[in-house]
Amino acid sequence: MSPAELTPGLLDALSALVVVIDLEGTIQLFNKASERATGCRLDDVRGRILWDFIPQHEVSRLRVVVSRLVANGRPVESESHFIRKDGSRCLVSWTFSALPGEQGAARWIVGTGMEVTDDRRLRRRRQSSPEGADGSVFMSTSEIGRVLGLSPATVKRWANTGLLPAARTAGGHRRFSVAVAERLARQLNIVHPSLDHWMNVLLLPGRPLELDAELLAERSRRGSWHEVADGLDEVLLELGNRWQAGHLTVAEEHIGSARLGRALGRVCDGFPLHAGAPRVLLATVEGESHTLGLALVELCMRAHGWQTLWVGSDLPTAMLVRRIGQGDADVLAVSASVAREADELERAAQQLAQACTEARVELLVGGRGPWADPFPHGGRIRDFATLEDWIEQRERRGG
Ligand code: B12
Repeated sequence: MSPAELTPGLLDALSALVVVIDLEGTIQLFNKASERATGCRLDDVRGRILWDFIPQHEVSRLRVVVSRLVANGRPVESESHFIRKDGSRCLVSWTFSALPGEQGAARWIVGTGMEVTDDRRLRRRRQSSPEGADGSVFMSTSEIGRVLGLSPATVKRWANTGLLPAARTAGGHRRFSVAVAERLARQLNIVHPSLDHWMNVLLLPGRPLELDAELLAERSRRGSWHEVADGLDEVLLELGNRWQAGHLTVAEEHIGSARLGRALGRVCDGFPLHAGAPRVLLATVEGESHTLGLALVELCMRAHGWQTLWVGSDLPTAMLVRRIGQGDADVLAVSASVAREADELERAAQQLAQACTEARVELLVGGRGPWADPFPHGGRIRDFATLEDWIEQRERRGG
């Protein structure tokens, strides 16, 4: 199905905003409700990139949301501002869904939105926020940290010293206004390299150390390796999107991901090992050849001085079970990508969990694969900030 096949009359009768974009974000369709909310006519926006109408600091979050949708096909929700024709901003609560092209894979993205600017202003006034009614929304500690490239601990420290004014929710959690984040980002002159830049570095032939240098620079910009890992997840989604959109060849996708895997290995090998730190076996489930999630897990663990043993992909589950029985590991970390099926993961999880219980090894699974949810056999971790919390908790428990 293509955007032209959607019934324009019907879309224009809706009170919801409907925007259809292609995988690069080029606007194909913009219904009347969108025109009313933004003051932009279809002719003003058609053929332009949606991200041009979104405040710069919100673009990468929205792109990640859309990439996740393309990766797993499930509708996703997100809020973002839209810059109106007169330069003012409206806040829109979006649901993005994928529309398949002829091959059946996601080809178009349909955003259905409701303008929530006024609701938000009212709610904010009730919260008596530290920022006035400037149209901004609130972010959590981890969200503002991601935008500014600061670890949550630094955000909290800056909030305590008053450098970053924060409101508190009823539950005592800090909330920061986007306007504050924008101001501080300008003051600190924080510029994150664009995804285009990452693609160039990944595909630059013959100069592997430039990639290592970029990883180290990213570490100093973001302040921690787990935040680098979360950022690289976004880079990989972009690699996949560019391949899917025909901008990269299959060979380039392989070259870029292989170069990243090797660079991550080199960085990991530079970390000292801590005596007595946990020993971790790192493996993908049988049949899984996406190993980069696991490489990022290794990066986060090695940065803590943990001792990792890379089993990698292609080891049959039965052999991994035997290896666990050797009793020289404390943790087994297993990765599965979105390409896996739920029943194969459940079978592997049961076998691995039994071996882990017998050998007193802690089982940790991750990746976007359809692991049982909740996961009854051990820990299930979805992002690297949570992995970092898990690592720190385990270190506090000792061993
Ligand atoms: C890089 C890549 C490859 C590389 C992999 C190189 C390598 N050494 O890993 C190459 C080119 C080899 C490849 C091959 C294939 N790929 Co591929 N690939 C990708 C790509 C671009 C990125 C995947 C990736 O590494 N993601 C990053 C990791 C870091 O993400 P994650 O696994 O979801 O895990 C997340 C976390 O949970 C955490 N994590 C991961 N593991 C663990 C473990 C623990 C313990 C913890 C705590 C956390 C954790 O890390 C991630 C960050 O959040 C995606 C694009 C996309 N949109 O995802 C396609 C994609 C995953 N590939 C796809 C496919 C189909 C394939 C192939 C089957 C293609 C083919 N026809 O040959 C093959 C073979 C795969 C196989 N047998 O398993 C599809 C899957 C579609 C589907 N729904 O089934 C995708 C989505 C592309 C697409 N849009 O079609 N691929």
